[in-house]
Amino acid sequence: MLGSSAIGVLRKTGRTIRACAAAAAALGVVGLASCESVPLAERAPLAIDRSQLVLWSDRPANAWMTEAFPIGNGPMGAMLFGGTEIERVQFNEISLWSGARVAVEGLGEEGQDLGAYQAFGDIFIHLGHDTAKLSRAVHTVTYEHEGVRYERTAFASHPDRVIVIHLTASKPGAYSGRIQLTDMHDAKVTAQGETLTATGKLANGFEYESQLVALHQSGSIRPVEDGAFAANPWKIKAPLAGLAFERCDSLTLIISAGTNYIPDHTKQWLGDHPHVAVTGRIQAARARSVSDLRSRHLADYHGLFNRFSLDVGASSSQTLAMTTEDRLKAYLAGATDPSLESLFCQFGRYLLISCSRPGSLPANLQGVWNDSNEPPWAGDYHSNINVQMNYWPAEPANLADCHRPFIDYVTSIREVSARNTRQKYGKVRGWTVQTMNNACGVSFWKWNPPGSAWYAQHLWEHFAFGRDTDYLRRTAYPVMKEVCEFWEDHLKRRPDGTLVTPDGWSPEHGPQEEGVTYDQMIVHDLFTNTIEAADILGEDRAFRDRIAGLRDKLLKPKIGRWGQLQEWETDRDDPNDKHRHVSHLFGLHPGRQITRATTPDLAQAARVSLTARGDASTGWSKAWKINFWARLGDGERAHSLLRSLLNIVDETRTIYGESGGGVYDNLFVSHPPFQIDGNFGATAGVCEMLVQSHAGEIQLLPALPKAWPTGSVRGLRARGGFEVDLDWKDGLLTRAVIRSISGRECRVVWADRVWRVATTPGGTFPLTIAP
Ligand code: FUC
Repeated sequence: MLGSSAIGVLRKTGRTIRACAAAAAALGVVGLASCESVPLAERAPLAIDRSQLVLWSDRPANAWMTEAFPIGNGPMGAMLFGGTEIERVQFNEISLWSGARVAVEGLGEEGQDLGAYQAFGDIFIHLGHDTAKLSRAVHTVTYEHEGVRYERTAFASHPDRVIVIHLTASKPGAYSGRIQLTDMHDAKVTAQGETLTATGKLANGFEYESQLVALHQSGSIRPVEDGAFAANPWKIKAPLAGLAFERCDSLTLIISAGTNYIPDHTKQWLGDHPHVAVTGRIQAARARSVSDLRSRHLADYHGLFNRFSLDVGASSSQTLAMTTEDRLKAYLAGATDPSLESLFCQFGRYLLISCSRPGSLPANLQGVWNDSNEPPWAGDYHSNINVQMNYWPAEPANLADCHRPFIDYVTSIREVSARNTRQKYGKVRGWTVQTMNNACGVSFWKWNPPGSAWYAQHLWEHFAFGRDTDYLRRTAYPVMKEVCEFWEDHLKRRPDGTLVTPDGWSPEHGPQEEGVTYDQMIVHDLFTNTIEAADILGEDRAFRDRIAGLRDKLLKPKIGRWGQLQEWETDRDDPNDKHRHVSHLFGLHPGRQITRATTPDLAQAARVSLTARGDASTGWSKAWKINFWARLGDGERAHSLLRSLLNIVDETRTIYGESGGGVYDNLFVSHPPFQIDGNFGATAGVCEMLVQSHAGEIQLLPALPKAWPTGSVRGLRARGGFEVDLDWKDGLLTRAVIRSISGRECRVVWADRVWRVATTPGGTFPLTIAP
């Protein structure tokens, strides 16, 4: 079992405190408060309990994309390198966007200035410790240098909205060096007292600021402006201003950053200068002790992370003794490593908690992490699969709160998108989007007519899992309804009454024409969800019936000449087509138009299409295929796709096609390059293998692979307002508990067993498994 019980063993047996620190820092399983009180010198040498949820390495990172480790608190993210000569901490804030804030009327598909998600800056801590003996777990770095043991921990706190880096050593006065704060847009950096500040303004009017305060025990810190320590291995220009520290026992760096972005188009997305807010956060955080900051962070983090645990089998002690990189290499060579698979699933949850919290923008193509002002595909909100895939795990993996930034983003762009949509499609109600989108709803490149309907699916799913009728009425339904209105106005009626989506495009290949399966299926899904929503709310009868009438007339999915599910109305699918997008299977996943029980022929056709498409592709494409095979009930294929995604790669150039997407040493999914949707899609895929709830019932272990004969899951959410705990042994269910949030009745299915469970809100309902 993952989670607190395993860590509890670690504590009881007195294995190293630092092991506890590393594990907790990695994926936050246990509080660190107790670790704080133990003097460093009394601690045992680093011996990470590697059965825990830890990413670790025995050398510093050289490369940002493939080797550095991420932390984040929602709006802010950072990548930690773990250097001893120089520590580099590259940081971001999710609202720093270049490009237009307001679309210019009359421009074509590629006319707008989309801009790009920007890198914020770096912190360099020059330490001058030249050592190779290092252990680096996410957040924790330990090493020895000239007989002194050094330790560095870092965390990004959501409650305090700061990043904290804490450096301690086994000998007093061991820290002397230099701290630099750099800015990726040449802002002026100033040093005053113990504080570094970078304040700047982008050409589009976005103002931003980052601040770093360095607190110290003993020794001294003073501002300097001398250009010393100008060099670093990444050739990043360091400002003249810095903080010089000498003979300190310990250091605590507190970092905060922000912009004047606000999610309000009526104010052109511009709010107050961030100086006051950033200063306030720094001041509030510096008034607390590190252990207080850390326990507040962990209480918040555990509140989310510990809602879900997963055990799909233990890995061998030899495997567990390896660094993450070596483990991945052994796995690629064929080793079995079930705890690496559960770690990968949980890592997706860790990333979502770290980059998507209520109150800030949603996760973009790289979550929040980005070291470039020209990231691949602008680090945008890509509407034809990618931003949606980011949010697939949010509901089932029990992180519904982390879904909120996406829902709020969709809400924030409605009006500007409606204006843009009318320019394109004339007098229509509702709205939709193009493929590439920035933080301000400025859209770019190909129109993606069903994009808004796919977004609306997320607003519905948040309700379907949580059953908050008030949210459905106020937030989700108005969006679903106006997107339906777009299709009411935009669908084309053929002489025989069939309704087709005009001028569509199956992303990102084939002709532009009407009746494309991708469009038809997403509109079908939108109408289905909206009809259910109206029924639940008991409102809007006439509208609901009209939409139901339209849905009945939609062009239906077709089976083609080689038994495949047709991607287009014309039977032109090429059995040798290996394209990464598998958009015509939307109805299988994430939609529910195709299920094994209700549409077995279409499910079989989907299987034929999927088999022809093959497995080798980009990272996110493999992740989607895990979900498809899980929905088809094929645990072996789902697991082999998971294995093929967990394939260690080092390619960082952009490659499409059969490039062999995989993971880097740091478990970031590689498209290539790094693109975070694959991480999130894989987490969702593992959930789909264990529990499905899209077809009006809760299916237990619908796609359990032989590789996971014995295991357990806790806190997996199901539609209808339920949480599911399962244990299985030798492939057979041994324990199942339904926890009811909604108090509704549910039908539960495992193999040929069926249970009808009448529940009460807050109640726990164990199923009787014995026949
Ligand atoms: C879509 C995909 C690409 C890439 C990009 C961000 O356009 O076709 O593979 O993932 O989004």
